[in-house]
Amino acid sequence: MRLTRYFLPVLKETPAEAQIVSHRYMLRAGMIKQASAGIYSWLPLGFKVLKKIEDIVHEEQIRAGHIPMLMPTLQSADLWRESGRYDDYGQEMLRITDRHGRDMLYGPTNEELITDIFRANVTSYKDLPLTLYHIQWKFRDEIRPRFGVMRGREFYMKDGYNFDLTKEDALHAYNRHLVSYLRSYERMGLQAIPMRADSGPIGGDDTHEFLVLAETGESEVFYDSAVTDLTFGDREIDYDSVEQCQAIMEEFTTKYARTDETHDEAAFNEIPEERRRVARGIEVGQIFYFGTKYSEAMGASVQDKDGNKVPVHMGSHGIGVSRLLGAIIEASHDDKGIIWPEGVTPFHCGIVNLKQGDGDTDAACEGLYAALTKAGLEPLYDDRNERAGGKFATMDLIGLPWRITVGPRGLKNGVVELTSRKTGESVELSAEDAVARVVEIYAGV
Ligand code: 5CA
Repeated sequence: MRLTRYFLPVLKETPAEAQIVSHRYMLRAGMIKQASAGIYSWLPLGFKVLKKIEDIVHEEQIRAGHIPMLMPTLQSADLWRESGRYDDYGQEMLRITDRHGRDMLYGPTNEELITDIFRANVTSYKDLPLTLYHIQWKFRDEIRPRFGVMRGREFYMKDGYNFDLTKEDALHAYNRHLVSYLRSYERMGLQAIPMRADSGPIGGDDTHEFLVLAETGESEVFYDSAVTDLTFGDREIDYDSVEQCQAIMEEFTTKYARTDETHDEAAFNEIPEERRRVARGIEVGQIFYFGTKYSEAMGASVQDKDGNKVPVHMGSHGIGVSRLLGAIIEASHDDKGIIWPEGVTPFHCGIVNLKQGDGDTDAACEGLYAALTKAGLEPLYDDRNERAGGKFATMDLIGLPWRITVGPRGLKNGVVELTSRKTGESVELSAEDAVARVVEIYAGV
């Protein structure tokens, strides 16, 4: 993409309404624009990162054997009356009446709708196990929407639902989700720690939230610092193996890590004092096992091997896709702007032309642009007639992990400069070597 042909409305001023750094940078980098309280338009740069995150979530869910689909945003109130949640959900639910006077709602989550799909189509244990998921907009009429996409009213969420014959099978589904979430967050450059939590209006006893540690997080968390040493890395995992998934679940959830809702002071005090941590975190996902709560209320049952009708065991599993943009920026930025992890960056590499209009530098930039594009990467070429300082400031603000700077002086010596956004370190290389280096970096992402 050439910047002169793109739509990147960066702001010079710091918007007064933004209280935390991720919100400030998302506004300043022209990623989002507020449409009304807690509701945002996703401008091209923000939309690009949103899609990158969505792609990672899809890939990891499909790898785990979960099946993508799409349900609507608007739902009928009748289904929610069946589960009993129409009245329970309270004012967070946006209720709508259509022209025929029928009660509708903008879905805050989809347990009812998916259970209705299941009961209409599945009758035998032979069709289990089954996990369906979608990535769709949700609406919760939060009393205090704040911090930009972090606590929106309209937000983008991945929600998955497992249907299993037994509790053991459903707990395997729970563990599969835990593993797939660990992989997803790590690919986004994040450490998200599973913590024992409270299930709230979703219900059930078994639930973990995934928290990214950040001072601006809305949740208070208590943990053993040893949990921060755990990483999933690039291990191979067989998602069908009950033992492998169980072992990883135990590895990541045995050490003390809880949100304030389930915090137990006595258990916390058993951790050696130097490892006790009280901090704040951003909740980027939550997994639940709630047994037969919805299947019993809504008549979702299957015939087991002996021909008996039994309600299925279920769980639901969410990732805050739009919130993740805020969480990633909170975890990765400096005073100049965002520092995107390579896995989610909107463009792979910036190209800065220090002397726009100079025949040689223009040609060198075009050559780099063509070579990176041919290698399957997306460069962002700042081809504006601006001074170097302004171009660097924009690149630093929007946070592309790599930048290639091209100027007449370097070209005389046959070199361009490759700079890491994260470390600020630069190396001088021939244009071909710079391209090869960037291609090599992304081959490992
Ligand atoms: N049905 C279950 C699992 S699919 C569910 O709704 N879980 S949840 O309530 O925990 O939401 C899943 C994730 O969505 C949360 O972990 C959080 O990351 C994100 N989320 C929840 N509310 C908001 C909000 N108001 N703004 C942005 N993201 C949100």
